[in-house]
Amino acid sequence: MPKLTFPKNFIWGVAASAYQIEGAWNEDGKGVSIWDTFCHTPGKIANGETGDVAIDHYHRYKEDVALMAELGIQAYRFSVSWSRVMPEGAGTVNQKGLDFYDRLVDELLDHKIEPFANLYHFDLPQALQDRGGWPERQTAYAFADYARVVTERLSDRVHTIITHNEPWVTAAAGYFDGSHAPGIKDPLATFKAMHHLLLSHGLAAEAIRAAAKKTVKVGIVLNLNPVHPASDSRKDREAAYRMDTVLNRAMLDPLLKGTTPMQEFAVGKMLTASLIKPGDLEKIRTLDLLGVNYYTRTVVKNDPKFPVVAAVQIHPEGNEYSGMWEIYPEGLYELLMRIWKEYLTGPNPPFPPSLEGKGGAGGIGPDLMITENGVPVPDGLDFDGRVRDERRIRYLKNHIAQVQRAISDGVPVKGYFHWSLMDNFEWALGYGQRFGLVYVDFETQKRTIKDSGKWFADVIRENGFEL
Ligand code: GCO
Repeated sequence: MPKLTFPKNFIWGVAASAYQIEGAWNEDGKGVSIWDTFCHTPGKIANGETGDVAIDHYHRYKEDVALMAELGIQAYRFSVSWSRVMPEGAGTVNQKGLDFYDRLVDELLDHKIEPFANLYHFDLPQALQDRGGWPERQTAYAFADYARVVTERLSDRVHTIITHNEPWVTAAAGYFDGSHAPGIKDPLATFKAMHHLLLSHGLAAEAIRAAAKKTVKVGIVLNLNPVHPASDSRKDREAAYRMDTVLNRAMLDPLLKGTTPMQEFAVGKMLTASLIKPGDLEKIRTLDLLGVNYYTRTVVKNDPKFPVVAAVQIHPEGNEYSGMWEIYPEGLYELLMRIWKEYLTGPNPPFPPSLEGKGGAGGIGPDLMITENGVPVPDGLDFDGRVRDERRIRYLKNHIAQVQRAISDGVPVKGYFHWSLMDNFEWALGYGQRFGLVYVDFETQKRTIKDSGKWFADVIRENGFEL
């Protein structure tokens, strides 16, 4: 059996997000976020479930960090809850909220686990939503101020600060199809949100670098899917192009090329002049770390009925699926090669160096990492208390092998973070989808390491695995 190995300093991590694991939704002065509001609105979440308690990580973080240490995890990407730190989104800072992340960071460092702090993972303070949320430019400035506050507290110990997790999902699920908080369905608002999320990245990057006590890498995490046409017909190929533009290029072009493909859409064209102010695109193009979240590909066919993209997703017959998506490991290789060739090398103008040498990229473009990859498996405890999640192990082998293939072909991928450490609250799907390497009994909060967790621990120890 061939053995796959990884570069010497390759980082093996896990990821999670505040609302999905913390619970303690109204403790120690935390304000209300749009996810609190959304979950407390009947009919929004499967089975009426909420993240009020989630997996109680707020109180059990020591046990959870110990679990990471037991698995040999080298880095942990967590998100900071904005409304815990600034209950109204702006103005007053809640020291008790910051104290929690302080304790978490110390606990991680005590266990030699590198903290990657993520400032935003879908949970806008409700007070800012009440003033319009991401479609309002003001929200981007509020975000930069929040970034400053967190940086002042954590940057003596945290060396990577990620502004946004999946800003595309924040905009599309929050303001286009309404499946996520705040549950709005408005294409114009979606385009506005997308631009302000990107702008907020640029403003926050500036604020972080100005406030950082030591060198901090500023990152962003994007959900990216290769888009394939359902057939070879010209119409389907054009549909795939449009979907790729909205799904991938809408984020990659501004962040890495300093351009926007927005005018390619009627609603974007209508907006661009008033929305994108002079200087915005220069501000957005600043990055020391590009994180890629990969789960699946998107196959589309032409469909004029569908707003904006005139394309609809289809699910090809005969392929393998999970509880949420098609399983398509080759897509990860395809994606990494594309980012490398189209965005990080090639004819692009040189990447602007980070301010005053703070930040890692120094003009040669950002580091590249897989910041999420994983699969929901309907697993449970067997008679002997073990969780035999063979399917997840297979998924991981096949996907991590594609990362290795990209590395062999010259793409300098620096790390792989599995989603997620533990089973948790899967947004609108509630507790119905389990993504963890660690099984959580949602009644008792008991944690049990799954077979996949043991497998991943071996991979980390060996810095590779047998296919
Ligand atoms: C993200 C993701 C996670 C999900 C995971 C599985 O934005 O990072 O949405 O929060 O839980 O992708 O769907």
